[in-house]
Amino acid sequence: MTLITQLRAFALTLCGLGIALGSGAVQAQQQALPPGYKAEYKLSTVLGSAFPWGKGGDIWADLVRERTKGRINIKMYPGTSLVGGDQTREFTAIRQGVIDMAIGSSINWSPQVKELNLFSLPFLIKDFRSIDAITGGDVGRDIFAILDKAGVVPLAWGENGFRELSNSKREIKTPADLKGMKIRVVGSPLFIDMFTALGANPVQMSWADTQPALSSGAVDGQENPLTIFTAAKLHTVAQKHLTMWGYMVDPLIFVVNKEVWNSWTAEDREIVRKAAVDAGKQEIAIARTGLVEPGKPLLKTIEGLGVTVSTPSAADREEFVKATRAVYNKWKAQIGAPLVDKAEKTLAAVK
Ligand code: X2X
Repeated sequence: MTLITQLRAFALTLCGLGIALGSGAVQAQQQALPPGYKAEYKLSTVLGSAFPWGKGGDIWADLVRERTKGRINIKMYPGTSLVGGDQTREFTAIRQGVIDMAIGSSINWSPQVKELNLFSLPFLIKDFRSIDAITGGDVGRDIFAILDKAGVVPLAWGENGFRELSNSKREIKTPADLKGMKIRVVGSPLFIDMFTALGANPVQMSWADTQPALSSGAVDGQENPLTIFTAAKLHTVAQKHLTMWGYMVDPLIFVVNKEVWNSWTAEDREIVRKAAVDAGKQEIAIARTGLVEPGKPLLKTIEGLGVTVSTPSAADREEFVKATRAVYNKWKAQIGAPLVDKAEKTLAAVK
């Protein structure tokens, strides 16, 4: 072999080695996930990125991806699509591992976790300071302990928002105005009780079915936070009247399936928990935008869409409270009086 041939062979060997090393590095990168980690974690939400709820999901996923350097890769599935859009089946699916993680509404999970009905008690939690005192205090910790026992890992609070009443028919100021009106409600028995007590005709359906039902006139009205009213453009499906009655607020809860949680390193669990807390705070701020600034600019925006916005007087609001008192008492017993007593005490201390 001449020197040149020898050198060429040597160079080729080096080159081959380089290629081998190169592809090895790519493989190593693809296999960099710690043992037991999945390539993708499925995050369930009802609403997507156009809504504060879905924005919260995006924020959580981004923070986790960044802070774990891609070890934990979350993909959001809005529309509760992992359970065929059936919101009330979401909690069971998380527990069973069909869903890895979720940001869910207290209402949608209340059929499985009865204590979550606390947030739906009519006219219990009346403003943002009150909901913050509940979620940020003893009651919030109790609820997390209950969720943990129910088989999921709760990490942080978010917010869907105060659910205000809209309809296509007339201005609603007192329960008498609601009489006989067909109102879409979520899949929770408490809502059927509440709207029946108010003289309305409640119809249970998922969020996915709601807009078509409003559009066709199959139902006259619905109740949801105002950020949903605007992002879903409910004024275009005949919702011309809005009543700011502040009768309940549904918080969102960030959770992870237990098996998934246990498959992560302690370091990664802490990252996911902290990211949920950070995302929850940001999501709550987004959900309250336009409602906490002086003059509540979101109401002006909605009026600008041709919607009548009415706020019942204190006396009229009291009519709603009275009409739903029996429902409150019935559900207080179902939730467990000690927990509701604790919440009532907490709220009485809120200035
Ligand atoms: O279905 C609703 O009304 C919604 C989107 O607010 C919930 O998931 C509770």
